[in-house]
Amino acid sequence: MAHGWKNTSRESAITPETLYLNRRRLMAGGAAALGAGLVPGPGAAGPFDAATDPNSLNDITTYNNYYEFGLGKSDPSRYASALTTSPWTITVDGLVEDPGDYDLREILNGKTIEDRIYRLRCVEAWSMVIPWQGVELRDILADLRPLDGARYVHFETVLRPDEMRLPVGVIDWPYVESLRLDEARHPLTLLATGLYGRDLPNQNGAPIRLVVPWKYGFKSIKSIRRITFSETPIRTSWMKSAPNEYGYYANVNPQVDHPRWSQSSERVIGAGIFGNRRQTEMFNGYGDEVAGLYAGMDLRENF
Ligand SMILES: Nc1nc2c(c(=O)[nH]1)N[C@H]1C(S)=C(S)[C@@H](COP(=O)(O)O)O[C@H]1N2
Ligand SMILES: [Mo]
Repeated sequence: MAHGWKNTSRESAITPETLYLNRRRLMAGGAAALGAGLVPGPGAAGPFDAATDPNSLNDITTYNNYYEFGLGKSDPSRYASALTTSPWTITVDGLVEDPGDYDLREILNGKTIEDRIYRLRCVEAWSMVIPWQGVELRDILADLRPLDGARYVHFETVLRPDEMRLPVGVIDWPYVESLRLDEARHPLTLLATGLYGRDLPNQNGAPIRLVVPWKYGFKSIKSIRRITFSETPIRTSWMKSAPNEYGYYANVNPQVDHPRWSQSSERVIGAGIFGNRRQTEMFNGYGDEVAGLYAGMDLRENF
């Protein structure tokens, strides 16, 4: 599938998600017929595909957290269109072979854009299933060549006072996040450039955002403008904002409640007027793939 990094999508506005899913089903069927060990289609469980059908494009693009554009769930879909996403430069610095400013096109040049259907579990105890397109972060990191001493990678969201609302009092702007380098290199960790076969909508973090499906949604930082390699972790935005509520790892864990609410179950967005709850799974259901990253660690202590 042709996929541009900037807003060049030509897909029909008429039930685009249905077209997208039908195409994927055909592709998955074709792959199975050829006996290729490829990603299973929607509805089939697999590490790269959440076990249920994706949420609608409307759910995914109108119920958002992007606090730079306001704290309400519908604020990002109203205000994030003001963000200029092209051209886009990412500053790479810290413990890295070739620090500097890179054009996003340069960074993505020659990279395989993959389909990944992941469940996004917000720390606020709701979830939705999103069909992303993007590149594995490890492919980008390999090109940037962190130095031997690097053990962590930090990310910063663009800060544009002219284009953002930047509400005062919750987050100390710019929004920052961080991963241990082995978490960053895990094949599930994605830099998303699109969803539903179209370029990433601004409210979802255009032109490029992190997706770490086994961690609470706030780790999946949007509109990345800086990548920094370091020997040490940082205090992330939510750790600074409420250190007793948010930890560095923030792995989805139904056994560790938020101080103000239970994390044992989650509200499924778009499940109809009766609503629908599902039991929250350890590591958001990705434990077979990622539990090894935390072998020997106390996940209550290291929340
Ligand atoms: N820069 C930035 N990134 C962010 C946020 C934010 O407010 N600012 N919110 C986070 C939270 S809490 C969640 S749940 C996800 C939501 O992603 P979505 O709106 O694409 O579903 O984005 C995360 N990334
Ligand atoms: Mo979230």
